Amino acid sequence: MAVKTIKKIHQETSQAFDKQQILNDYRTANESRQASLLGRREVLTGKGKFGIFGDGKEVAQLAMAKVFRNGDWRSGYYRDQTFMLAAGMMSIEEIFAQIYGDTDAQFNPMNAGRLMNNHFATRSLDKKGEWKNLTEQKNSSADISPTAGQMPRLLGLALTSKLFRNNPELAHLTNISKNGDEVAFGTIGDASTSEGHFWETINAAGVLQVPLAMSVWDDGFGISVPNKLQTTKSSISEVLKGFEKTDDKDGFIILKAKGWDYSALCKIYDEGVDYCRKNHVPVLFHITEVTQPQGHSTSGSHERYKSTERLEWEKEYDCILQMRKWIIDESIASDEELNTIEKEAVERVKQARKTAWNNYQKPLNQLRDEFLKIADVTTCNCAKTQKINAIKEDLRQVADPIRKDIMSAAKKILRLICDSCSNPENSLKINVSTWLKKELLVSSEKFNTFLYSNSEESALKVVPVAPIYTEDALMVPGREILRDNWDSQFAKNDKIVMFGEDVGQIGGVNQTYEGLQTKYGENRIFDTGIREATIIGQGIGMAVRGLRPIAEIQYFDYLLYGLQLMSDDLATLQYRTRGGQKAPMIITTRGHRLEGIWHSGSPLSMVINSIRGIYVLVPRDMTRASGFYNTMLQSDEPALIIEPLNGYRLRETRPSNIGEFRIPVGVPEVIETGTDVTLVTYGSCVRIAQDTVAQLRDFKISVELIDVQSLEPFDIHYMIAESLKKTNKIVFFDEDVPGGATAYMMQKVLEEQKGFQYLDAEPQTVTAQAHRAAYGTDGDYFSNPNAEDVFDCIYNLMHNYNPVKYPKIF
Ligand SMILES: Cc1ncc(C[n+]2csc(CCOP(=O)(O)OP(=O)(O)O)c2C)c(N)n1
Ligand SMILES: [Mg+2]
Repeated sequence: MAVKTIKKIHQETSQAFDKQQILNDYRTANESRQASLLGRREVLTGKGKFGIFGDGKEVAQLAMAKVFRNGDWRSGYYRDQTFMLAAGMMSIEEIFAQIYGDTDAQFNPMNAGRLMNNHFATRSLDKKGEWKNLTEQKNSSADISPTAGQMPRLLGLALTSKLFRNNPELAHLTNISKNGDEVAFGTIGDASTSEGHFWETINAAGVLQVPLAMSVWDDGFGISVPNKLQTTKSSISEVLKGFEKTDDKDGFIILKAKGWDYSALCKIYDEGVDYCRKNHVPVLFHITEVTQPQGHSTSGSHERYKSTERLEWEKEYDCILQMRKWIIDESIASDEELNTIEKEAVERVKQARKTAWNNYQKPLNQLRDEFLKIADVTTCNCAKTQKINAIKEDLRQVADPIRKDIMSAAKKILRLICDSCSNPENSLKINVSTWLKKELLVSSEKFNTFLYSNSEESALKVVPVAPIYTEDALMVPGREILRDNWDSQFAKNDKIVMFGEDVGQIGGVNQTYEGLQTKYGENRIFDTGIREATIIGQGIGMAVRGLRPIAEIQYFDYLLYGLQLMSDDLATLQYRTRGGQKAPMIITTRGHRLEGIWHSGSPLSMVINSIRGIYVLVPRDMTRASGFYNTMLQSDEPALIIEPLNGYRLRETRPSNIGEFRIPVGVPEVIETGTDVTLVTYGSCVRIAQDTVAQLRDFKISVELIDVQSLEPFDIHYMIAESLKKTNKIVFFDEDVPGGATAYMMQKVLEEQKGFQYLDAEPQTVTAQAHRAAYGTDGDYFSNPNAEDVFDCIYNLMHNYNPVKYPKIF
């Protein structure tokens, strides 16, 4: 049925490319190939550190580029250089700028030297970090290296179009979509389809029926491992047959063509994408007989694992060679015309290489010259002058200096400059150190910026609004505060879309979204399959296009399924594009303390250490949780917000400004003031700590209890160090493993906030056991820290400090 439908559509839209178009394509293919050949040489001669290229995959990508329109999105991998060139999203100069790692975003706009070459991205944001009109440009979401990691995000890119098509209330957001007409194009290698992410995405796309066009570049290998060890029946299209659309059941359109067959490729892309765009049916293009003339990458050679026959076949079926034959056979152009194009391609690429190299190398040479001039020791005659001159000479001799060479020489020279070199007329030490400080700042700007948003919408710039409590304020279950807060946010902001397991129809496992689907409809709040990786990816893709997705992971313990994408994709997005893209999504989950190994988790160190770039907020109750949602929705940054899952039924005073109050990130709250010990904790542990504080009060120990609230960012005003100045003793308490988030907090307070100088006693941590929590109340009591454990820790600390006043209990 699928193929029949496609044939019918083809008759209506049949395209015939004119000679000029074909020859333009042939030129692009040749330029791309030359860039691969020359690019590899640049790496092998030391001008780049690593190289991976798109040779052998040129012709199919020409066909794909023909049907890629403004507003469309790509989520692909490192082989797509021809597509990027043919679609006009990248220049040949940029290919080389990426190989060199040029940090100038003017020359290397995709990643400004932060990623290996051939990791593509377009810029969605202007210089101020604000959204451009994404329907007026062709878009590529930012590549990552983990194979198939681009798939979950692809789902969200496609689903956004679907929501726009289905929800007329979004029609005014014309910078994001026009009637949902945009197709999300995915690319993946044959071997990477072995990854779970691929299957999860395919299944979800089939269920959701989204405009997703997936291309598999099948070159028979994943580095050295052949198809037969990767894929059942050695054919991805064959095993996917069960997903195929039939007369009465939704599914995928599956189309196949050979990677060297230009006319067949143009035909299937034209028909397939047109059908996908019009009908929102996902399409899979299985592109077979693709080659890899230079092997996988600059590390290693394919002669080691490909047979002689395979290598011979790859030569004969090189897609550009076959395209050439076809042009001649079809009498489209003559041998001479093609020879000319080929020669011009060689020259064009050589020129592009030269330009890119000059762009990259000139400022570095200038920087070296500038430094050598500043470090002028000719006026000095001290014993170390010789050593200084030797370092300078070495630096002068470096053929193509990089910043490391220059900075390293500057630091070594600065150590050697003596006072006699730095007489009043020639303050060499000051000059060199001033220069060094300035250039270290420049380096930091080049390599260490944009982990978080620099825009006016940075979460740190959101103005806080306190919850207001009227005299007649009611005490209500915490879940009602969340529900009403969401209601208010949904009403105010139609970019908000929420999804997860059991989120839609039943309103969440804890009824925190009760009634919202009925009120706002299935396009705003909906159920998903049990598929945490693509729940996260779906959110990333939607946020990259400018929506405000709230992705729910049902329990914190199951975040691990999606953590890889949070870490590799979401957390690195602003950084790896140097502020070119952002994904302001919120991941909401519930954690801390329930039952047994997989429902009790509080593995905060697993999170905070793997997702820097995403805020991590750990509210102690639902008012605080709501306040954090409101803050983050006002900002343009991603956050993980963990609700304390034993707090949904506990009553909280209902603020009168639901939906309006905003809790600042990075600001702890002092819950109890005290003078003897500072107790630092967060989330559900706050209530346990309050119990302990009351117990300790009976023993004349005064505790200052601080709720951190926000682990990332952490106490930006150094409030905890202030408390420590008063108490001189500190205990960090949570339910993570020993050495987990308590160690993180300790490092922040003792090292970053310089709290060590106020300590009169050993700093302490109270944590869970290293194993996960056992079942039942006793299992919990002996696995997780409890009020008695915290009591014992603080009491013993006081005993060691003053044994007479606090005699040993046991
Ligand atoms: C998760 C992950 N595992 C391993 C790698 C190392 N690696 C990079 S590319 C590659 C092979 C991919 O083969 P395929 O998907 O067929 O793409 P091709 O390079 O052949 O186009 C591997 C194993 C990686 N980048 N990510
Ligand atoms: Mg492959």
